[in-house]
Amino acid sequence: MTTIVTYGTFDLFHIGHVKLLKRLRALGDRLIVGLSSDEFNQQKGKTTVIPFHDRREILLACRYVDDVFQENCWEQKREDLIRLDADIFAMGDDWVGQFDDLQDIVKVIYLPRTKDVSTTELKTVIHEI
Ligand code: C2G
Repeated sequence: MTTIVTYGTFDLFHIGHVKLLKRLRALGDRLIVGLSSDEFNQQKGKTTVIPFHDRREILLACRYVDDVFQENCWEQKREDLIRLDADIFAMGDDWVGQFDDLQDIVKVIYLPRTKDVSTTELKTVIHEI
């Protein structure tokens, strides 16, 4: 059983998120997502449009996601990955190198982001409508 873990906000769920989760799920048998809480997003300097519980339900409705847990801080990853017995930790490549310190416990990979779509861009478009 190959377990992949990733983290994110997944606000205004879009095709970039879907394509990442699809690629991640194809790497193994189980994909688990650490979903940023609304409070943690404030720390990240982001204001979420969709509240945590709705973002969680949307992710669980995605065919590529097997489970979701809450991400409350930057520092919880090592403990999460051990608890979940993760084999792979993966993020989009806007994070390349940021989590290489976890390579002693998991395989760390960064996949190319999907171009021309982001939550930030969607927020801008929505404001212009
Ligand atoms: N992503 C992508 N392509 C896009 C947009 C996002 O592949 N066009 C990926 C990002 O690289 C990330 C994941 O989708 O791996 C989730 O993106 P965000 O919701 O923006 O998450 P982020 O704010 O990067 O939070 O501790 C890690 C953080 O929680 C990551």
